[in-house]
Amino acid sequence: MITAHQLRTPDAVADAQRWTAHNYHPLPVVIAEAEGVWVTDVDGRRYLDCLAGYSALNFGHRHPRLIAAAHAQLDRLTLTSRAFLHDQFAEFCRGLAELTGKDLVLPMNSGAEAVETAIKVARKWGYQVKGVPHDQATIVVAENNFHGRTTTIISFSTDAGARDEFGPFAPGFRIVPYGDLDALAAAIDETTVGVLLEPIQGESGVIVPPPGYLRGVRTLCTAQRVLFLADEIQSGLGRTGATFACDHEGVVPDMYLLGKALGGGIVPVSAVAADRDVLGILRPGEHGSTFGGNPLACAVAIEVVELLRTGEFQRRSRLLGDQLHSGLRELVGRGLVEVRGRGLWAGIDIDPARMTGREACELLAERGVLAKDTHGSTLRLAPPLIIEPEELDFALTQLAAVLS
Ligand code: IF1
Repeated sequence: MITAHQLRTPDAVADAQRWTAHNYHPLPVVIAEAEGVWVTDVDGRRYLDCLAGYSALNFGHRHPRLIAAAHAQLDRLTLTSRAFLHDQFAEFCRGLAELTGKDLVLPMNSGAEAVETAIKVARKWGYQVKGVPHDQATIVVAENNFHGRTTTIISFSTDAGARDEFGPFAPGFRIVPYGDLDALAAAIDETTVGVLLEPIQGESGVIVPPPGYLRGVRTLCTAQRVLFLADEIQSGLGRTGATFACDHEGVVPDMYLLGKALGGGIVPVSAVAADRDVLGILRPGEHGSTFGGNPLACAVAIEVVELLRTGEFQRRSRLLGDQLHSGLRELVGRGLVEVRGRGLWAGIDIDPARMTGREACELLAERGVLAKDTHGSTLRLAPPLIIEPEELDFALTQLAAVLS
């Protein structure tokens, strides 16, 4: 006999399957509500969320201060377009500029839009300031990068699944091995306007570059008058135990690309932050978006910046990240082959002889833990930064059980 509850998940899965394009293969978990690090599915089952919206939920589900900011703004003003100003706009831009230590901020919506903005600004800066011949600008990127899904961005992807059959592709990008400073130096010439990198590569499995790599990139970019464009969309805003992943090496990029957690897990908010000599090259009408910097987005993001100002979340990520990584290291040789990452962010390679990443995620879900595989047998773990030590222990216990 099928009870009303049992009917719910399969029905919801079937409905989604029927009415949407199959551009994802989600786990059969139909979430109905969430708070903090816990989500509840339509059948009342609870799960500890160790994906956190791919690091868009750094402050947990429905953080009270972020929800309150959204509610207050919903009752006042939600959209003006950039044709006009609104009373949250300057406060957001100033707050993020101060957090990044930059002069100016350009707000957008998705991470990909922030990356596209960075590419356009770097090219225009190259033509106007560096004197690169028009339409000859090149930008150096890393193998196994992930910067979004637009046709320009996948033009420089090395992931066949993200790129194949979406051509023709945009020119002007050079691809070098991640972590290899000699290859990077060899790829820079008089046409190069930017180096676009994730300070830690997310999708490719939370790949931390060799110590000194980011400092080397900074030195090279300064010497060659090339903009260091740091994609901190996933690695930033507390995830790695610092405000930005670049902070761990004391590196300041020419441009921060931000997104995901900037919207507090409530609204899509992204932005680029850079000094006036870079972002100041844009003139009215040259770039924008309908929703970029809208009042609701700014109201939430102002509160996100406030949450990050004290350093509490960065400290939590560092301390609990130590607990996460020491717990994971104990599983190496007991089902795990390798563990990588920093702060509350880990990429774990499961012994492929035991199971695939997908199978591991399905078994974890049965035990009340949500995670997502990237490729093959690699899982990324990125719980909200508000997770408690005992909740982290619960997740590690379930992982150990799945691997045993
Ligand atoms: C999907 C991946 C993660 C990002 C970095 C820019 C963007 C992303 C470093 C673009 C977005 C998301 C996209 C989402 C799944 C997720 C993802 F698996 F795709 F690669 F996190 F690792 N830079 N990453 O990680 O931001 O436009 O999505 O707001 O497309 O499946 P976006």
